[in-house]
Amino acid sequence: MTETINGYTRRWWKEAVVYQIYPRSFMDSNGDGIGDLRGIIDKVPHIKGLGVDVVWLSPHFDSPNADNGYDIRDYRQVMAEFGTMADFDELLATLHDAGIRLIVDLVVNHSSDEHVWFAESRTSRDNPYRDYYIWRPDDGNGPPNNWTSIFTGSAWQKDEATGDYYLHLFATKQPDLNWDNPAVRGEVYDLMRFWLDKGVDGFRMDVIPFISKVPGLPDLPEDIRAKPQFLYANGPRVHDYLQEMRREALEPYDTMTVGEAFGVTLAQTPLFVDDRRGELDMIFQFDTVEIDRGADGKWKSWFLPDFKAIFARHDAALDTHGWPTAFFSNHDNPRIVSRYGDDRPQWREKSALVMAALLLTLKGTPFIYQGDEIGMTNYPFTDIAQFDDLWVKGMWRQEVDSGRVTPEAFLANQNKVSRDHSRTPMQWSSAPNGGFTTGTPWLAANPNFPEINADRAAETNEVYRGYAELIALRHAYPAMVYGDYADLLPDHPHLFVFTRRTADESFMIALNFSADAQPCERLPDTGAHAISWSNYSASEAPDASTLRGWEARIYKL
Ligand code: TEU
Ligand code: CA
Repeated sequence: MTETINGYTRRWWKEAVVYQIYPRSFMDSNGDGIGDLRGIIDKVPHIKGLGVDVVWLSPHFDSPNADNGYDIRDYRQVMAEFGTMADFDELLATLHDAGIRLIVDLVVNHSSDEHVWFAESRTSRDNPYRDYYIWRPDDGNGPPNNWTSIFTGSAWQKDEATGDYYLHLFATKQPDLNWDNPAVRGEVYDLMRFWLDKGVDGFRMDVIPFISKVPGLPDLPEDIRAKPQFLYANGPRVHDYLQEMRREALEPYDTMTVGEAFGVTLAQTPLFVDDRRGELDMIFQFDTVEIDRGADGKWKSWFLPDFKAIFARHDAALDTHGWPTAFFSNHDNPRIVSRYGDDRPQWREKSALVMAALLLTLKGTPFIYQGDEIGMTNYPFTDIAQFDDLWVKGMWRQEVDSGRVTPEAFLANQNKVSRDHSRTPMQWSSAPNGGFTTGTPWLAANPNFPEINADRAAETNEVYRGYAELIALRHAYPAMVYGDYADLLPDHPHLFVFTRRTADESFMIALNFSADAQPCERLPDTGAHAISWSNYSASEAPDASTLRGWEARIYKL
């Protein structure tokens, strides 16, 4: 194995493809309507069949589920609804036997308010756990500053026992931990070692740039009140803490780490991922998933040249010491096909594969979210009662109950942006509830499960097979991983055509982001250059100068 390719040091996590599981919605094995670890074990063949290398498991820890597990009550226990520690150990062993690594979610900017640390902390000002969280006295003038929770409302909650306020940048049931307290950092490194000693292969780190707070907690300036993450992130000690974390917890193990970089600008990215700094391996940047959001956070239409510009910008922001990620969805975002593709029946499979071809040929470790590999779409919400997400409910109170937004306008926006689109149950078959559960699912299945499900994907639907083929192609050619990226048509409104090249290999990826045929002068002569992959069948002869509706082609030059 050569040490470097195209200037990059080879690492397994740069060459890996990751599959994200949201356990609550993946597979229910016991009919209680909630996905569980045994359900995942039963579906390992589905994951293995894709050819992915790593599974990222969203939180599986003991939690009262104010935010579906992103509020942890005990970092060393498995959520009872998901199973037991024995189930976890079996899942880990089953994945490892299948040649798949497992990373787990590290949610340590905040804990649950039901964590024993917080239960102690709130009891009195001199409790030994008081400084595990961020408390400020009530001076009689309301909350200590104007900070707002990401989930709406003040970021401060006045607490009965002492009359002081505690800080929660997310829900009131998610108090922020005080990372400036070395005891808190020691606890975190300890719990990380607990899971690493079990054999997990790394962590996805929830809102990790928020762990160091800006000194003095100054008010949010007017111009970023709609995007407070740019004040909450990047406190002065965040890099010290991440370097310490690597030394204290990660160094002895062969891990991969990916930080959710909410509030991190492109210019700040190298500070987190430059491999000479000893912090994180990778981060998730939010530009792609914010392409359709206005300054007020609401949905807006988007244009392909702006979307393409993101990848060129990202490529320029990192040198060979930093490694990017690629992702278009996760448990916080709507479905890929409905958002970037075309979810009308005649185009949804083709457009799902245009997005898959992009995801799996970009420079950067690709993350696939469960259900995208079978082309799942957004849920047709018609009523606030159909949602589960605490964020949607908080917004409804803030916007609709106050009379500022009509219910119709609210629902129209949520049908574009809601986090619940991606949290509906995985669609396995045409059985009731898409085969996810024999009971009543915690969140209703998308009514289109008879047409879109994994069984059909295995027989007729091309999406799952296409993902598997694209992953195999990425694994076969180093240029797909390490090759230089160049956009050939940055201004074209419908076509995305780019190359990936090393000294030895070159590929051209040609994607049509529209339902109409698009002439394209840049396509190579197929006599000389093979089409390595396409989302149109070989019998439908390709035109050398035109891409058909939602066509994707990969040429080996
Ligand atoms: O998300 C961070 C976060 O702020 C997102 O909710 C963000 O606002 C949204 O994706 C914008 O599109 C992480 C988790 O991924 C999320 O599920 C949790 O709710 C949140 O942290 C709190 O732990
Ligand atoms: Ca269950």
